[in-house]
Amino acid sequence: MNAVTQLYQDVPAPGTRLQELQDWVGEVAALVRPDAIHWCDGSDDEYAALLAGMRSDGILLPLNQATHPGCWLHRSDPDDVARVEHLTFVCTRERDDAGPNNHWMPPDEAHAKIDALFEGCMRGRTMYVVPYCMGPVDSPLARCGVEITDSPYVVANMRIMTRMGEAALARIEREGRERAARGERGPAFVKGLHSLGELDPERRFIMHFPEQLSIKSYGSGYGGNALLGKKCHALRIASWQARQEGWLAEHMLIVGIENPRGETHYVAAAFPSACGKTNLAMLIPPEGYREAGWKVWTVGDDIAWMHPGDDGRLWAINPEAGFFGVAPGTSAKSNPNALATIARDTIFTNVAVTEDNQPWWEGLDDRVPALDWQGRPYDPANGPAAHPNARFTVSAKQCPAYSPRAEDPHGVPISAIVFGGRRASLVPLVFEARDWTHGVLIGAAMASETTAAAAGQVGVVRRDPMAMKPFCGYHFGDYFSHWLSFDKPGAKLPKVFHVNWFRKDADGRFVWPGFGENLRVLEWIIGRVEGTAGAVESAIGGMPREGDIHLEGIGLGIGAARALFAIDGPEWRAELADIGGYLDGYGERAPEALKVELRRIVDALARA
Ligand code: GTP
Ligand code: SPV
Ligand code: MN
Repeated sequence: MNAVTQLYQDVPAPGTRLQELQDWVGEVAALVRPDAIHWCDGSDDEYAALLAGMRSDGILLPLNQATHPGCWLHRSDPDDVARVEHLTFVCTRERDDAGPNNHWMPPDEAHAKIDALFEGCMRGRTMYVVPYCMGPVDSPLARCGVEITDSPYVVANMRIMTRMGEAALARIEREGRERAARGERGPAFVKGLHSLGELDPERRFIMHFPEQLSIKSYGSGYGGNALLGKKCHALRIASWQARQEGWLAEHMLIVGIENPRGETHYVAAAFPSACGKTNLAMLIPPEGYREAGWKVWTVGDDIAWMHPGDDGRLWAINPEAGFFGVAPGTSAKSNPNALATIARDTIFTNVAVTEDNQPWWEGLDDRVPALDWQGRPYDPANGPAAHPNARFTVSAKQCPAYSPRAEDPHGVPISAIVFGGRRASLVPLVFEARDWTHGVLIGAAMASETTAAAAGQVGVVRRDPMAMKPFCGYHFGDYFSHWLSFDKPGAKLPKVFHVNWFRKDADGRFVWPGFGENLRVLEWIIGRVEGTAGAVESAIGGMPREGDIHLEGIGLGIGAARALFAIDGPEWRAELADIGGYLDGYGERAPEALKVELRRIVDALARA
């Protein structure tokens, strides 16, 4: 132990009696050399002090407190506004375990590279130790981690997005003691180290070490890069653990749909980033449905952890406690629940402001903003006023539709899994998998136009299996096999569907009204689950016949309705060929069952 490690370990820690945690905090402190160490307890006082500190440092700006009490604006570095997939690595011992779907570096090289950046990086700063729990603290399905960071913005966001503080630390200590008593090796919690560094895009890395249950992130303060409980832990590390332990960690919303008889079905849906998860999770039933007694309950908007239960069904929890949602496009018309949720106590990042200092973004209403997301006087010549990936961070408890089952330690049973993406053409509004294997193929073959949620080109169609391309912590071939493995005797698996809200007409307009009207599609999906709704078999899957989905009263012409369900033979043949080539890219590890299933569909299309 060197002198500095000794120094930090001699500091009477308000923190913990768990030696493993105490040692790790000491080691990190010796590397990054902070001026002070703060153990977060998650209390209201601590949160208030954090906000006050950020206000005086200019990290947070108060918004109009009369209209938006407790709301703050954060303007990020203009070069730090989205996830950086090209700088995100999965560092397994064997390259092949990370798969062609991930950037890879040998663990030793990755540690050396990023530790060199961490060296002394917290001089003059406070190092926060943030214990957190993903999932309700009393849930057997929840998992804990500790994030060390020098960003108070990250701490504040972690407090909203996770169960952060004392209760999480108590669980970590208990689990640590139990593991030690059982003589188990390996870490008792996920270790995440984060520093803003200089926010230099050239010195920015997000490294994952699934075998060590650890994460190191340097050089970005943006959500998915810096709130390590979210994508880094709850998806990349958790997907690795889930494969070993027989469950699924997925990029899915969870929503409860209550029919007029008072029965609730829970649906999990995987759409790529900025493709409609938050909106579907918070859907408000359209006119007619509301009066008839339909209700929609939000359980989660981004991540689902699903475990097979004793009854053979899949049971899901939302590991998060808040929403880190896309602001642009959110309006009283598109998502009134989101708007109500963010009316108070919300951190806004990279939105514009109006003359009277209210948060504003494209699609909110027809006011003209005063300042853009960089704080410049608004000038359309500079592009959108709000950054297209501007976000809000808010506690899930503020959502008017927050499900009473969302805090249930055992989760909710899933009746249907829905895959979807942004496809301007080709893909119909909805179709149904004939069985689990077909459903896994549909998920594995998903593709979507890229969005502003990740740095890089927007609007390019790319394959994004199960919306997990940026988030699966291991080889996609193994991931597809893992999905297939749930189909075993006694399993009562959800039915699987695919949707596309984003088909466009010749003039480039969305054909489907989307948002609340998506309930019409969910109604059919639930009808299929219950065995009450009709369908016809097509080459690509089950499709609603005319009249099976209620399309009346939303101004869809016959032509538009037909276009939404059209299957173009030659275009689909090309798509299936492309899917075949894509699966081949996963080599030996791509499961044979998916290739057989694909051939079945190619043959069915040839006969159609
Ligand atoms: P992440 O938080 O990045 O994972 O995104 P998300 O999947 O939660 O996407 P979100 O619901 O925030 O929607 C992203 C964008 O798509 C917003 O601008 C929405 O207004 C828009 N959107 C969502 N649902 C629909 C829909 O049904 N139709 C159309 N046309 N746009 C939609
Ligand atoms: C996404 O990009 O899918 C998000 C936002 O949900 S982030 O947490 O930044 O990944
Ligand atoms: Mn997401």
